Amino acid sequence: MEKTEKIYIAGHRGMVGSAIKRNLESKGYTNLICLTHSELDLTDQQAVNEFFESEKPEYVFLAAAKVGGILANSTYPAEFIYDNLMIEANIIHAAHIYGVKKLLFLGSSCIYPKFAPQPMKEEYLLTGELESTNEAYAVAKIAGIRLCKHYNQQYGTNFISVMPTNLYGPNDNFDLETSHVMPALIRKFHEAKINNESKVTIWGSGSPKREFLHVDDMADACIYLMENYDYADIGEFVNIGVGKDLSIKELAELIKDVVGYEGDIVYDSSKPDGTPRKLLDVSKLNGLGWTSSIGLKEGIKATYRWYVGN
Ligand code: GFB
Repeated sequence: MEKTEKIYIAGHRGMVGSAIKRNLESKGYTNLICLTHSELDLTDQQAVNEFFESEKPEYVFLAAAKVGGILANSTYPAEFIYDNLMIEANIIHAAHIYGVKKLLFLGSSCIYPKFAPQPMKEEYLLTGELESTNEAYAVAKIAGIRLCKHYNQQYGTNFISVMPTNLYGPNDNFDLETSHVMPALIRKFHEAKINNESKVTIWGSGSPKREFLHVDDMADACIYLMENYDYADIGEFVNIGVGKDLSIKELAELIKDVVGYEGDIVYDSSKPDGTPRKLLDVSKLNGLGWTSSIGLKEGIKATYRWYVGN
């Protein structure tokens, strides 16, 4: 990727796309194309084709997606599967038709079977039943990986895929109904602190384990792979994570400490736990020469500062 080549970031206003944009700009990439949803509806095939035909991007970061936490995924499964399938299919197909040199597709660690052995290696894909709370999203993301693979196989394209673990950081969604656990807990503890509330309610049992990667690390890994590796080197996809997890209970204690809240934590067992554990095996990524650098507590502190400031 040359600094002046044309790079399209799909989803540049989202948490991941905005982090990729910041990172590319800081590295001196000058020819970035970013369009808002009202300028280009990525579920509209004709509009996507017209955009690729007129702009002819040379590189594509496919970070546009309909995303959400456990409740949003289980409440709106039709939207999660339809929007994500359409966005991926339209962009990947147009990237092939209009000769994109390399594309990076972002998947998710929920593509793995619910009871996959831990930590989860890339080869565990499609070896068992998916977790029901996010099956629609997972099926769409699996389709995206296979779109890239089969276009590479049939057309000789260079479309690579990455599977990030649970991400957090600036520009995350902090809505309590639709967000992921990290932004939800930052907001809950902050509001409980400023309103002097005696308790904060955590969904589920607190026992599920999750791995968290700061989005600036995620962006750094994506750009590192785009700059240095092709599909022929990476294969079908590579996990992106830190290789360490913790329970939701431990996460809640950590966020409570960072925010400086002194009340109690209670658990609402009427809310779903989701998959019991979701830890990525990152040895393939480490072998490609990349490791995460932002520690969890440091990342939470930075995200909390961002939340309070925004
Ligand atoms: O982050 P999260 O919504 O999604 O929830 P998943 C992780 C865990 O945190 C679950 C618990 O066990 C939740 O019950 N939790 C506790 C909370 N309190 C809260 C809260 O206030 N809000 C939320 N949201 N959770 C998602 C998938 O799964 O992970 C997506 O639904 C995607 O498809 C994403 O793959 C990375 O980690 O369970």
